[in-house]
Amino acid sequence: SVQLHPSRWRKLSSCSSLENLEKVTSPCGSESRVLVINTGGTIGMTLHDTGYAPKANALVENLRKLPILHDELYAHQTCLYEYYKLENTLVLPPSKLNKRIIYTILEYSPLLDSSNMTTEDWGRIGKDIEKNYENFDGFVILHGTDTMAYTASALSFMCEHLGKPIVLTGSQVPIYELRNDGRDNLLGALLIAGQFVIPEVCLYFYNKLYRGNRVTKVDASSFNAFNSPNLPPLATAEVDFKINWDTVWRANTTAKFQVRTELNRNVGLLRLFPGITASTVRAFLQPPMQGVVLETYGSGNAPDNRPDLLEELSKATDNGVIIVNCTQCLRGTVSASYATGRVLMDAGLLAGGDMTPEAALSKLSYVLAKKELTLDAQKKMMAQNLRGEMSADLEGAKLCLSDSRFIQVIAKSLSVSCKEELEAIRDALTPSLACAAAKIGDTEALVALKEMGSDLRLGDFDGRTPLHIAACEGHLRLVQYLLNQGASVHAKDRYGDTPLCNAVRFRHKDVVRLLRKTGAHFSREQLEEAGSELCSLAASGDKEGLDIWRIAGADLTRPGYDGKTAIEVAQAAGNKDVVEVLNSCMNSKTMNGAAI
Ligand code: ASN
Repeated sequence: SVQLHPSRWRKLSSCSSLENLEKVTSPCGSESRVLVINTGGTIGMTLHDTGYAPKANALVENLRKLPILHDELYAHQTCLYEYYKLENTLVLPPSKLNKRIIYTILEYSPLLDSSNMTTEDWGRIGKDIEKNYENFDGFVILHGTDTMAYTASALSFMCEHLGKPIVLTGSQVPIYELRNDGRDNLLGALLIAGQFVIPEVCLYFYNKLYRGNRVTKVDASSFNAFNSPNLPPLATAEVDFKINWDTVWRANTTAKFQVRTELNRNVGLLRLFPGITASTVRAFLQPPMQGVVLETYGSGNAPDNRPDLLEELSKATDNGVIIVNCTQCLRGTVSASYATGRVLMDAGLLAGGDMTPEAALSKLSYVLAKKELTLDAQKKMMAQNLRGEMSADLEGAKLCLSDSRFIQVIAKSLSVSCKEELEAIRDALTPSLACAAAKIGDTEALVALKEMGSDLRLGDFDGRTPLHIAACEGHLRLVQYLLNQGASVHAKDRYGDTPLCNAVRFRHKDVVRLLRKTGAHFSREQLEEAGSELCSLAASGDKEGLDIWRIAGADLTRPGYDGKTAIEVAQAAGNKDVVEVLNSCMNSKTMNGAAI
C-alpha cells in the first residue's frame, strides 16, 4: 500500500472520490515533491513564423497526457488535485526505487529563449527556490540550452549552503515533437531531484548529471549538447542511476540555506587573439568594468613580447579591476609553466585554475556584489574553491606534507562530513597534519585543523606534538599560538624529549625563554646528564651553546660524567673567554642571571 504523508492520508480518508483505501493498489513506497520552474527554452517551444519560440500555458497539459510523465489513475486515487489544490501538479509513475515523485510546475511569463535571459532572471529563479525551499525535496529548472551553463554557474554561487538538489535541464528538440530529447531529460531530472540528496546546482542532459558550474555547451545540434571537461559527471543514468558520491559536493557549514540575488553586472569576458590591439584591451577595461575573465591561450598564456598589452592589464589591476586568467582550451588548467603565462601573473591577474569561463564570470559577478568585502578579500574569495567550480591546486604538493596548501586541502576535505568513518580518519590523520603544519609555521592550516575539531595537543605516531615541532623549528609565534590553545610544555615524545629539549637542541633562544616562562623545565635526570653536554660545549668554546643551557635552567657548575665541571674543561682547553663568562655566571647570585 501507499506510504503517504500522514496529513495526506487524513485528507485521503475524507476524500469523496475514494470509496475505500484498498483502491490504492499501487505498490509504492514513499512520495517526494519536486518544484519544476519552467523558464522557457526549446523544450517547450513550437514552430512559429519567426522560427522556434516558447509556447505559453501548454506544457502541463501536454505532460498530463504522457503516461511516463504522469499517472492520472494514481493522482485520482490519492486525491492529488484536491490535496494540493494545484492544477499544475502531476505525479510520475513509481520509480525503480519505489518512489512517487509529485511535481508542481511553476511557469514563468513570458517564457524565454535562454538567449534573452539576464542576471535578473537568475535572481528570480533564486528567489523562487528560496521561497519554496522548505516545501519541496528538490528543484528542476527547465531552461534553454544556449545559456544554461551560465545560469547553472550563477545559481551555484547564489545558492549559499544549499542542502537540496537543483537540477537544470532542457532539450534540443521540443517535447511536442515526435522524436525529442525533452521527455528523457525531464524524466531523468525529476527522478534525480526527487530521489537523491545531491546538494548541488546540477545540469542533467543526455543521461548525465553534471556539476552546474563545470559545464559548457559544446554542440548546437546533438542531443549530447553539454560537456564537463574538467570534472567527471556526478551521476550517469544507465540501467540504474549511478551516483558518483565521492565527487558530490558536501556542505561544510551548519549555516542555513539562503540565496544571494545581488550580482555585479560590471563584469566581462575578453578572449585574446593574435594581434589584439592595446586600445581594444584598454577600451574593454575602462570603468565601470570591475571584473574581467581573460580567456588566454593554452595553459594560461599571453604574448610576453607585447609590453603595450601587458601595461594595459597592469594598469587595470592596479586600479582595482579583478582579472581572472582562464584558458580558451576546453580542457585543462592555467599554470605558470611558461614565461608567456608568468607575465600575466606579474600583471596582477588571478589564476582561474580549471574554471570554465562561464563559472569564472558568474563567480566574479557574485563575489564583486559582496560589498562588505575589501578588494583583497574579494580576490582571495575568487581564488578559493567555493562550490567545486575549480579543482584544488595540488601542483607541487603531491603527497608532500610540507606544503601548506596540501594540508589545507586535506583539512578542508576532511571537515566536510559528519560521518563517523570520516571522523575516525580525521582523528588518525590530523595529529600528523598538525605537526606538518607546525614544521612550516603555517598557523592558518593549524587554525583550519582546529576548526574541523582536531585536538592540537595530540602527538603523532612518535608522540611528537605540534609544540615539539614548532619548538624545533623556532617558530615563536606558532609556539605562542599553540600554548594559547592549551598545548602542554610537559608533553614527552617517545624519546622522552619535551619541547624545551627540542628548542635547546636547535638553539632557539626566544622559544626557550617563552617555554620557560610557561613553566617548562628539565627533569632532574636531564639536569644531571646536562653536565657532560656543558663540558663538551666548554671544550669546543661554544659560548652560545652554554648560554642556551643557562637560559633553559641548567646548572652550569654541574660536573660531567668524569666529575669535571665545564669551567675546568674550558681552563684545560685554554678557552679563556669561556672561563671568564662561566666565572661571571657563577659569581652572580642567581645562576641564570648574567648573559654570556
Ligand atoms: N535557443 C534555445 C534556448 O537556449 C536553445 C535550446 O534550448 N536548445 O532557449
